Amino acid sequence: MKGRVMRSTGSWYDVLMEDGVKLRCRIRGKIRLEGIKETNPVAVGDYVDVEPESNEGIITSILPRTNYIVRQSVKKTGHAHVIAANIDQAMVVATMVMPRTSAGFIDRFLVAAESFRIPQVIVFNKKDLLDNESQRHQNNLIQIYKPLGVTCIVTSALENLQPEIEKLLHGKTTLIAGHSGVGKSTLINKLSPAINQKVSEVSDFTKKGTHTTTFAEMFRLDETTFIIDTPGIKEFGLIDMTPEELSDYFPEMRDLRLTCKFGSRCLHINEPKCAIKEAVARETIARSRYESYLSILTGEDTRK
Ligand SMILES: Nc1nc2c(ncn2[C@@H]2O[C@H](COP(=O)(O)OP(=O)(O)O)[C@@H](O)[C@H]2O)c(=O)[nH]1
Ligand SMILES: [Mg+2]
Ligand SMILES: [Zn+2]
Repeated sequence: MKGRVMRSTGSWYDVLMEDGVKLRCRIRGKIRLEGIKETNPVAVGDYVDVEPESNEGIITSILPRTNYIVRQSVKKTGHAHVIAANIDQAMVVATMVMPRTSAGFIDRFLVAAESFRIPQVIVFNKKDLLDNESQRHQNNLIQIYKPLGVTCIVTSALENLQPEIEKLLHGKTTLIAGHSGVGKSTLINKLSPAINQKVSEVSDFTKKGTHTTTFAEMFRLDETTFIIDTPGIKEFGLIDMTPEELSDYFPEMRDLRLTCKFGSRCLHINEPKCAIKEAVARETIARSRYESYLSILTGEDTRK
């Protein structure tokens, strides 16, 4: 029997079977996938073969993935933790206030998704809280991201759900990410009140040290529509990427980079006749995007 992994705790997996029944499953023996070193063999979103065993199940194999998104394992360096698999689009919920989502965070998310060829959406939430300054900042960001092919939606999860959001999600599997407190759970509950995700108090998410490790979880909105909530996941990993490759995942740099004097070997730091640096100087590439590029490249967060 075939099913799809909705939730994983590491040793147990909730699998939604083709007949609509949710089955608690375990893995038998070792399931190894080619190409990646990962700490968890089965991820949320995976399609799996299951052998039912009384009222539980055994996952016997994973069907080939169309894609997957990882984060670096905190336990084992060089290993990746697969957050989710078989994703149609990646949505980051961002807020300009309470809390402020940095451009660096958005860019890391977009680059990770782009490296897996997953289309991207930014939901700018809490529009009801914008003052003039944060409104201007948000408009600037939209002007940067829209031309890159990123779908941008402005909303308030406290108000009625925008049909635009439902339409965007319909028939797809969407990974939803964003800092704690931006309104992911509020939005998900609006999409389907039956999901009933816990919404944090406004005061909660500003407190430091309330770090609970939580797992990604997939919800079904209808037969063909799934959303994956990734609470507590701060950073998405970029594995198996050479420094020279990074600018390939910045759509505004992708073609231009080949016109650098050193062509595809240019890292766009301080090489002579670098087309990327020239474009930043001319402001045809946004400075914030270039700063994100450098920060990912060097592994240092140069901004705070
Ligand atoms: N003013 C305002 N508050 C919101 C909005 N969306 C969510 N919130 C509040 O922000 C807080 C955090 O929301 P939550 O959904 O738990 O965020 P999550 O950590 O991303 O899941 C809660 O108090 C929500 O009521 C919004 O659009 N406007
Ligand atoms: Mg939440
Ligand atoms: Zn260059």
